[in-house]
Amino acid sequence: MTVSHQLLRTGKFSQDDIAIVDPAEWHHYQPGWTLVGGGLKNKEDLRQPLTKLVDPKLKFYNEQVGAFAPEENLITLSNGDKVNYEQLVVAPGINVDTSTIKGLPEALADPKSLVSTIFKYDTCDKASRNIKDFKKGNAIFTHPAGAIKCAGAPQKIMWLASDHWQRTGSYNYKDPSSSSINISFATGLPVMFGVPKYSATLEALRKERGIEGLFQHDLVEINGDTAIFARPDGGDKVTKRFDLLHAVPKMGPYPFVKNSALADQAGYVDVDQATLQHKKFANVWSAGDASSLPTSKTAAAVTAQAPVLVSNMLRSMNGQEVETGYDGYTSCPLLTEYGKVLLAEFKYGGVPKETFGKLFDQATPKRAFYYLKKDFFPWVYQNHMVKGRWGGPKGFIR
Ligand code: UQ1
Repeated sequence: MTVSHQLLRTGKFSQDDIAIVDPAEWHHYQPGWTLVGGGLKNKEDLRQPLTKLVDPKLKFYNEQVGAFAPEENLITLSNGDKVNYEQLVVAPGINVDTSTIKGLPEALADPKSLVSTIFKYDTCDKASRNIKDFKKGNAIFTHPAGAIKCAGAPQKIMWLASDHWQRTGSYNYKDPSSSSINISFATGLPVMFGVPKYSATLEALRKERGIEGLFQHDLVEINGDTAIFARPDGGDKVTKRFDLLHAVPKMGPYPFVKNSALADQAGYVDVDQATLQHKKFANVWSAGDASSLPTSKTAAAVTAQAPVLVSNMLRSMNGQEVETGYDGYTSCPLLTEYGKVLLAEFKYGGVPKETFGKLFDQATPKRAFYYLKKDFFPWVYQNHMVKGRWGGPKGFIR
């Protein structure tokens, strides 16, 4: 959405020169689903009909892509129609596949179960109800091994839940063993977060709140009230009994991307990490979660990727050399409690690149960042980013 509208806004394209192919009925502001899980937003307020957002100057195919044929410069839609192109941008996102965890689809669908996930529209509000209703027992929050979008979200919902239970008296940070609730964070990773600077703060917070850290624990199965974890470091499977479970499914490229000539070994669109141009097909580009860009998959990353992609596509169409404009910028506004956010911002290599770093230590959770996350980002995304008018840390773009 942001790339197509940025292209349109250059004024270099006429009616129907640019087409969007997207099967969705709704365009969701997914970063807001954490806020829904925390009881701070209604999920209906975070989506808009896609037809309403697509500029009338764009041709809109409300269809799924069937297959890519980059040698012939065409795509086939799932209805069989063929669409030719001169330039192609591949940005369908990443597949959040609940069936990657055995028993998860059934547990999510059961309205009485205390199993939920904020990674799906259908269950992000169930997460909020489960957290509110929960008064005693074992609460487990999981984070899978492997690439996911918004790598902070699996713990954001835990920080909010622990804060809620602390405020309502079911949990006591100072003396967790006397609390009626036990909290565990079971992550497929060896650390709390991939960037050492922020991981240190989050690890200290975990200990301060008396939350058990189960590292290298990758949820693979739910069986009744038992969660079964594989050990990426090679150990035997571990089983844990739970009363409340917040599960995060594994994610991966959609099959129509993975099984195409555009994919790299891992199944993502194989683009240069600085120019966003495809490594083999010079008229193919990618941004966002479907791309091979080795950075954390977030909407904030797209704010920095889109202008580079747009500029390089125009340069390429004019016969100019493409420029190495993207440095891996991404961000994760990590809710650590009601009223505070740690604003992680970094580039390739996990090197911090902080917008407000001169003013604040961004590893310290702040109230101002909470309002950015809760009010400003949802507003600016839904009103400006989808229209190609928001450049993230660079502010509004013309
Ligand atoms: C951002 O632009 C954005 O998009 C609307 C987010 O939403 C998901 C973000 O989380 C962040 C961090 C940005 C970056 C913008 C600034 C001002 C740091």
